[in-house]
Amino acid sequence: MDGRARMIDANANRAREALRVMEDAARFVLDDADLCGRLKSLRHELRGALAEMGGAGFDETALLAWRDTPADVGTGIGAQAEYRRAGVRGIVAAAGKRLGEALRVIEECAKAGQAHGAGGGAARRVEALRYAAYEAEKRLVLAMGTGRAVQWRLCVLITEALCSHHPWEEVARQAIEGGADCLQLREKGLPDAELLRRARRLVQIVREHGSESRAASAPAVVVNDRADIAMLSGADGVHVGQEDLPVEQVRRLAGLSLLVGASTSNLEQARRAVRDGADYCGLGPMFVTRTKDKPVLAGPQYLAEYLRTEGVRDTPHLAIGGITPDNVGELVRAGCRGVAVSSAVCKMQRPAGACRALQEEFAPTHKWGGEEEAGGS
Ligand code: TZP
Ligand code: MG
Repeated sequence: MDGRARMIDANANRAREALRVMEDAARFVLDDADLCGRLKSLRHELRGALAEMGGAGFDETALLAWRDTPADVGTGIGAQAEYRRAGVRGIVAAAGKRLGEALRVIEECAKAGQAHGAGGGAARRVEALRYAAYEAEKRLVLAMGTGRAVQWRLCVLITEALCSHHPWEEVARQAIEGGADCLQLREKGLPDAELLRRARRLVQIVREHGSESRAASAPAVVVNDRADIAMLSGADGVHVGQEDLPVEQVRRLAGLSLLVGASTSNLEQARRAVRDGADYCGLGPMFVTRTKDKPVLAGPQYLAEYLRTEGVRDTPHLAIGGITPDNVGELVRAGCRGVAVSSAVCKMQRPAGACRALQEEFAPTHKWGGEEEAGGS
């Protein structure tokens, strides 16, 4: 009896603590009221299940009375991994696992309690709680994305057909030189084998030139639409639209190996993308663009809405669609922290200068100096 009571007491504490960590992450990191509410109700349900176990002699006071922390032989045993967590993501992942383990121990102890006439209901109750906890863990951990997301300032979409003055490789090099934080390969019509070759080439260009450029670190490489090509080419991420593989499915394929970006045109799409674990949201189209077929204009008002909406506003964003050095200021004044452009760089005579011109609106002073881009698209 005493051993079982101590097991229940210790694991009830573990489960409560884990749930509290998860609840606070949902609340303070994700701003996710719904998930936060669910976790809170799991905590209450745990209290209810434990109360039911009181009938088998394990009421709260009895459990406390059995507690003997100074004599606990386990307090001195610790693994190094317990003292390291990979950011908030690691904290939450560890809490999720701890919760499942703790509930399983309580459940087993509740089963053992059945012989004393009560506890069968409690065991089933804890089992149901454990299943609910698995779902909550999944939602919470997926919603954290890779944990590697950074707010890029400038992403350049590379499309060969739009490169008017230079081969696409040269545009890519100049984009790196101009300080782009991310290059996205956006080719809609290439055969798969050629797309893969091109993605590998872009990854190679970034590796070679990124280290030589004046940017602090090499830009990320993202492949548009295709998680498979992104994974096989060694790219950092994939960018999916509303008609592509859903973010949740991409995570099944890629796990944490890829950053995932998602195009969104309204808050509902953005909320879903963030809930499913997108590392960043594309917001657009901001302005009229000829690069994309018949886009429904979301406009700067969508950017403003995104930036004031709890639950999405802290997820990195890239405004996109018809953005040029002439109109980027309007977005920056609305709070924009990053843009993605295609023709405003690909079509220019001096893509590096175009990149600098786009970024100048973000910072009042010249970051790199150098020549200015002359002329429009
Ligand atoms: N999504 C919304 S607009 C767009 C995409 C991929 C194209 C952006 O191209 P441009 O030339 O910068 O307007
Ligand atoms: Mg797409």
